[in-house]
Amino acid sequence: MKISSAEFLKSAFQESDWPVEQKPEVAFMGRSNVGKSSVINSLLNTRGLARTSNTPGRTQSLNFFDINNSFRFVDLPGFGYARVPKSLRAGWGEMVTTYLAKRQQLVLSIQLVDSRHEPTTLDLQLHDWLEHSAKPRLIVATKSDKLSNNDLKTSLERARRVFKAANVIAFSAKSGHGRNELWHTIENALAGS
Ligand SMILES: Nc1nc2c(ncn2[C@@H]2O[C@H](COP(=O)(O)OP(=O)(O)OP(=O)(O)O)[C@@H](O)[C@H]2O)c(=O)[nH]1
Ligand SMILES: [Mg+2]
Repeated sequence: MKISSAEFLKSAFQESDWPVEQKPEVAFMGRSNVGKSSVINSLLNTRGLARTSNTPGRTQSLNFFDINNSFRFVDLPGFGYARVPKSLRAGWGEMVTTYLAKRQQLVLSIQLVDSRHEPTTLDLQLHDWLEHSAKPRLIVATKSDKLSNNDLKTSLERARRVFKAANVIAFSAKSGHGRNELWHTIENALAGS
């Protein structure tokens, strides 16, 4: 994908804030700190477009990015961070599930899981939820640079088994590993939209 433009469009806290114009959207989701914003920045060759931080739970809204004036990335808030107040945690579920259930132009849901860790109950719940929504989805195992080749292989096998996924893409925002493969899948989803 040639990126001619990539810009932050808006943060949305409720449905009425979602961009109105009909453009296909690719959404990135997963638990706090898994690397959602980093994956987006890596794909777009930018550093600070999607805000990353060492403080989990930083992204609390749906963040829309316009790419090439033709499609959007959506950075969803991370889940499962205990220090986020209860009211916000409830809000997370509602905000994200409303978006996933209602958004007609969502062409691909990318679920990120940390390649270093066993999938959590929340990872599995999100996966089940996406499975029931019956829309195109993909599992990406993040921070692959933190594992040896052997451990990464084991981790990918586990993810394929646990999520019953034919394909799991390993990704590193640090090294760019998996970047071309992920773009390829995104391009296919956009082409089919
Ligand atoms: N080594 C390594 N570190 C990474 C990678 N991706 C993200 N990180 C680090 O992990 C931390 C969290 O990354 P973010 O991209 O902010 O994670 P997030 O999922 O957007 O987090 P929230 O918005 O809080 O839900 C940051 O310190 C990143 O630098 C990666 O591929 N390799
Ligand atoms: Mg983030």
